[in-house]
Amino acid sequence: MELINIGHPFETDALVNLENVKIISDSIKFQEDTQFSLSVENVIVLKYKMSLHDKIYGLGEQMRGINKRGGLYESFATDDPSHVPDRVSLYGAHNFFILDSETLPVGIFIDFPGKVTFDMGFTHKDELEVTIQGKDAKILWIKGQTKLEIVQKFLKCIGPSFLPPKWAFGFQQSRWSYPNAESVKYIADEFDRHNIPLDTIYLDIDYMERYKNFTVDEERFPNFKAFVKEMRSRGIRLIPIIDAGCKIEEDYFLHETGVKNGFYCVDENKEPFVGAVWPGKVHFPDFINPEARTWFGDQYNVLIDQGIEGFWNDMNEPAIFYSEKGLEEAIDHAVSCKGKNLDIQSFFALKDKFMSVSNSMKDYQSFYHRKDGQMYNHMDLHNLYGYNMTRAAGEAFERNYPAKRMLLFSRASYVGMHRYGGIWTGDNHAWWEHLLLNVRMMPSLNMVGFIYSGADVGGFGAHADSELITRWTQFAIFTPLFRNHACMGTRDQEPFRFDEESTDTLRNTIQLRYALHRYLYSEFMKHRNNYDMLFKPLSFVYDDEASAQVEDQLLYGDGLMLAPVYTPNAKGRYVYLPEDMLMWQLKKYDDYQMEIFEKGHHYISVPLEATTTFIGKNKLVVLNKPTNRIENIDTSRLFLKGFIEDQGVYVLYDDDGISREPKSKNMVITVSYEGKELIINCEGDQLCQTLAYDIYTSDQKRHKGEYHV
Ligand code: MIG
Repeated sequence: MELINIGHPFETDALVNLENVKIISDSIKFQEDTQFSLSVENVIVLKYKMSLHDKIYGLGEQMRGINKRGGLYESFATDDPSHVPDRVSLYGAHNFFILDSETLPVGIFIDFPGKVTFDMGFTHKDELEVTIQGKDAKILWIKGQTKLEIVQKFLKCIGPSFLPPKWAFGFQQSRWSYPNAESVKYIADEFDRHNIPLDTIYLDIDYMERYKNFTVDEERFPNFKAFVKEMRSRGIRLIPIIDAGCKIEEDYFLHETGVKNGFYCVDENKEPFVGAVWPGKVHFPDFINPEARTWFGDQYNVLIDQGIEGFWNDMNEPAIFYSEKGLEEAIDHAVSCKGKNLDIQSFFALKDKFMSVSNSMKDYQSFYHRKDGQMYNHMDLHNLYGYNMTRAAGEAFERNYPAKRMLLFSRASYVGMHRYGGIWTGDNHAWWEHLLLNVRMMPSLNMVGFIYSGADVGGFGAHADSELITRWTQFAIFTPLFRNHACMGTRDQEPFRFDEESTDTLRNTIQLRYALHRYLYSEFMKHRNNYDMLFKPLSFVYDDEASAQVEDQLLYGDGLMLAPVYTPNAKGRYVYLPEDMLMWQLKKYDDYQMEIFEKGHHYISVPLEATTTFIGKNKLVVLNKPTNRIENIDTSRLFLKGFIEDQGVYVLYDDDGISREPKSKNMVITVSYEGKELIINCEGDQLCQTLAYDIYTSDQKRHKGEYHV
C-alpha cells in the first residue's frame, strides 16, 4: 500500500492506520505502479486507459450496478430524493474503487473533502478519468492478488466499524411521522396484536418542539421520560431524529450557547451563517471544529437522560432549503418579471430560479468553517459535514457512556464515519428499481466500512403495495439495519396495513429475521472484526466470468447466497450458481424446502410467501426460535442447517451485545461426512444445549437428529 500526499491536504481522519502504508512524495511511483496518469494543475486528474474486460467496483453509496463501469459519478453529498438512474451523487462521498484489470486489480482511495468526479468510461468507453476539484489531496493505492484482499487492506486503514447494540438487529418501524405518544403506542399495540416482532419505533421531526434539536414537544409527548420508560418496559426503544440545522430562537439553549461560543459556521463577515430548513431559519454547527463537536455531542445527553439509546442524524449534507440571500434574489427576480409578457426562456428562467434556491452551490460557497485559527470555505470541506456531525455524537457517546453501545446512523457520510455510526441510504422510493438498487449497493457500502447499513424498506417516497413490501422485506432480513420507513403523505406501509395474507407473509418473514438472529449477529461481528465484507458480489469469491456478470445476487456472510426477487408478479427467476448449492426456501423458519442444485444457470420458482436463499457447499447456518423482541431470544435450543460434502465448520460468535469492548464467546461446530454417518462435534464456549440438525449431504441424503452439546 502506498500513499501520496499532493500539496497540503486537509486532514480528514479517514485513514487512521497507516502501519503497512509507504508514504511516497513523488507521483512517478504512482504512475508506474498503477498505470494511471496523474496531472496536477488547478485540479488533479487521474486517467487510465481501460481494456475491454476491465471492471470497476466500489464508490459506496451510488447509483447503477455492482460493476460501475460506463457510468458518471460525483462525490458531493446531496439531499435529493429523486434517485433516478442518471443521478450522479447521493448522500455519501465514498471515493474508493477497485479497478479490476486484466493484469492485477488495484484499489484507489481519493482522500479529498471537496467534490470529486468519476468518469468510469462514460464520456469515452475505455477511459477512466477521476477529477479532484482541488490541488491538495491524498491518494492511497492498494495492490493485492484479489479484490477481497484489497478491500480488507483498505478496511484496516480506515479502522473497524462502530458497534451497534444487539437490539439494533431487530425489526425497526418508522414513519414521517408518528406525531404523538398515542400514535407511537398504537403502532406498538398493532405489532403486538398481530404478533409481529419489533424492537424500535422511530421519532421523526415532529416529536420536537418546533423542530428544535434536543427538545420534545410537551403537548404531543407529555412526560416523555415516563413514556420512553413505558415503551422500554414493553421491550421497545424509541429512536429520535436529530437534524443538522439548529433553530434561531431567543432563549433556546442550543442557539444561545452556540452563538456565544462561536460554534456555528460563519459567513464572510464572521457572522453566524443563516440558512433555512424545517425549523425555519437556522445556524449550522461547525462540526469541523473539535470544540463545537464536543459541545454538540454533549447535547444528546438531554435525550439520553430521558432513556433514549439511539439516534439518526438527518439533513447533514447539509441540506439547505434556502438562504436569505438566495431567496431574496429569487423574489427580486420574480418581482421584476411581474406584469411582463414573458417569453418562454424567461418563464423557465423564473421557474428555475426558485427550483435552484435549495442546496445551491452559491450558498455552499458562502459560509466557512474554523479550525485551529484558520477559515475554510465550506465548498472545500463539504463532504466532511455529515461525517463530523455523526462523529460529534459518536465521540460524545464514547466519552459520556464508555460502557455502553448506542445505535447511531447518519444520512450524509464520508469514508471513516463508520467508526462512529452506520448509514441508511436516504430517500429512496417504493419502486422495484430501488429494491434492486438496495441489493447492489450493499457490497459497495461494505467496501468503505459501512457494514451497519440498510435502505428504507418498502421505499420512502411513493405509495408501496403489499407485493413490493413483501419482496423487499424478504431481502432486508439480511441487512443489518432493517427498518421500514415512509414519507409523509404516503400510504401506511407497516407490515399489518395490507390484507391478511400479506400480514401473514410479513410476520413469517420478520420472524425469520429473528430466527436468524444468532447467525446474523455472529456473521456481522466476525466480518466486522476481520475487516471483511458481509455482502459480496459473486466475483469477489468466484473468479469465473459468469460470476462477474451477476448483478442481482449476493453472497452473504460465510455460507449463504441471496437471490432476491425484485420484479412484480414473479413466479420464478433465473439464478446462477457458481458451484453446487442447496436451495433453502423458507415460508417460515420451520417450514421450508431444500433441494440441491448443480453449478450453472437455473430457473427456480419463487412463491411470494417464501424467502429464497442458497447454502454453499460445506457451509452451515444456525437458527434459534424467534420471539417478538431480540432481548427475549432463548438460545438453549438451536437449529443447524447445512450442505455438506465432506466437512463444514461454523464458528458461532456471541457476546453480551451491549459492551463496547465485549468479551467474545465462540462455539465451533464441525460437521463431517464420509459417505455413511454424519458426525457432529461442538467445541469452545457452550452457546446452546441442543442442536437440532437438518443437513443435506451432496449425495442427496438428508440427515435429521439432535446433538447435545
Ligand atoms: O426533508 O425528517 O431522509 O428519512 O423522514 C425531509 C423528515 C427530511 C429526510 C429523511 C427522511 C425523513 C425526513 N427528512
